[in-house]
Amino acid sequence: MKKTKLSERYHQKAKQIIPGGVNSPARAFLSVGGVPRYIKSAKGPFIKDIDGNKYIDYVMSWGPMILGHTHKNIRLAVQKALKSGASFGAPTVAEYELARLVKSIYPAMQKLRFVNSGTEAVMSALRLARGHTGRDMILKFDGCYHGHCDSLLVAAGSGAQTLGVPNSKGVPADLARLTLTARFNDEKDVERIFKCHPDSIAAVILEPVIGNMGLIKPREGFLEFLRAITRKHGTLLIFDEVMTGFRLAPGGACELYGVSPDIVTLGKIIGGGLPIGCYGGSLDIMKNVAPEGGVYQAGTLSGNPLAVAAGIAMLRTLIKNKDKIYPALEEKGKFLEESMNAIIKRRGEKIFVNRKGSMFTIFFTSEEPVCADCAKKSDTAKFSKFFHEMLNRGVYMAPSQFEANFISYAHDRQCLDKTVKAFSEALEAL
Ligand code: HOZ
Repeated sequence: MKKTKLSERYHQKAKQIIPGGVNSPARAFLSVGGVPRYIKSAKGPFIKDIDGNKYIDYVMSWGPMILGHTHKNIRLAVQKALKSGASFGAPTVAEYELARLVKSIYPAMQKLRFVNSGTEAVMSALRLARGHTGRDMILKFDGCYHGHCDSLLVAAGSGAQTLGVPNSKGVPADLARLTLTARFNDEKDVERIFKCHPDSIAAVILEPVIGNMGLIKPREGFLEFLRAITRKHGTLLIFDEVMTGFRLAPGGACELYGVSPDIVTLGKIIGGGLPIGCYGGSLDIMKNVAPEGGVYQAGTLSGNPLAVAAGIAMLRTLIKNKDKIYPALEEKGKFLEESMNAIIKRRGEKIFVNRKGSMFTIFFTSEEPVCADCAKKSDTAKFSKFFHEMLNRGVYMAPSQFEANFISYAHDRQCLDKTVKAFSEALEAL
């Protein structure tokens, strides 16, 4: 067992003044039990907590640390930017540079706007889709999580799913009524909904590869189907690539699957882990955004110089080394998947390792989950025990069955071997 005295002490104190002691429910360990680790520092593939424990990290700040924690290029860029000022509330050349970098990789974004988080990006994208089409309805997928904006806290994944509040209190019923939900990977369900509302849906939004219900992949042809049906009905297609952008490929799922949505949203990844997000689309759609058009959206910290500096360093490093980094991420993911599968097979366990590139989830079910209902069949009690067995062996995985794990470029063979050994021992101990 790891020492957790200090984390426990601070968690008790934090709970007195912060709801649940945490600033985001997904990190509260509620579904797995035990005390959330209070993190002191992180480097490469490792995090250290205030009790002195060191873990191989697969949360990686929920995705953005593709290069590993505290990467030198990003650290130096932020230090340099800070010397010139932390925030101006006025335009900078660096914002233009970052926009150019994102656009060079994401052709679907002919113009884009920086905001402060993935939630803000999605919230703004929805307003834009409604403003552009003059329609109010939104179609999302059961289990997809797009941040905590009102319209999308309906049948949501991530912490909302874990805590059993996929439909949050406080969301006006009149607004929730405008959010329709379909089963992921179910073309008939989507067709049925369009049949009922042929001319009223402003946008279909999805995580093209779901990370917030555990990892769920789109079936072959599903994204193409969505592209075609949205075009037919004059509905915009929004890819929420907050987790997958610059991770599955430089151009995320858009590049990997060759499907071009109308609007893309990105988050923490384009700031190397600092608070940032962006949404973008064609010139015709983006001309609606204020001050050019009538869809209002603003923010003092939007395009913050520190986040932008980190983002430029991150994207330049990724783009410059893409021929090395992306095949390596795939290799690392494949190694973990194959090694775990060999152990699962040998032991005859009902476990499914679902992986796409450097994202994966270990489901305690024998079949590949293809939708939220399938994912919910996983044995979450067993997952919780497994999670703690891994943690005790120094491997920090996402503290919920309904989240994805992330491998970074810094996870070397030694880390991966240790993870596989811990996995084998953890199953033995269950
Ligand atoms: N929504 C994030 C996971 N899908 C968790 C955010 C956090 O707790 O930091």
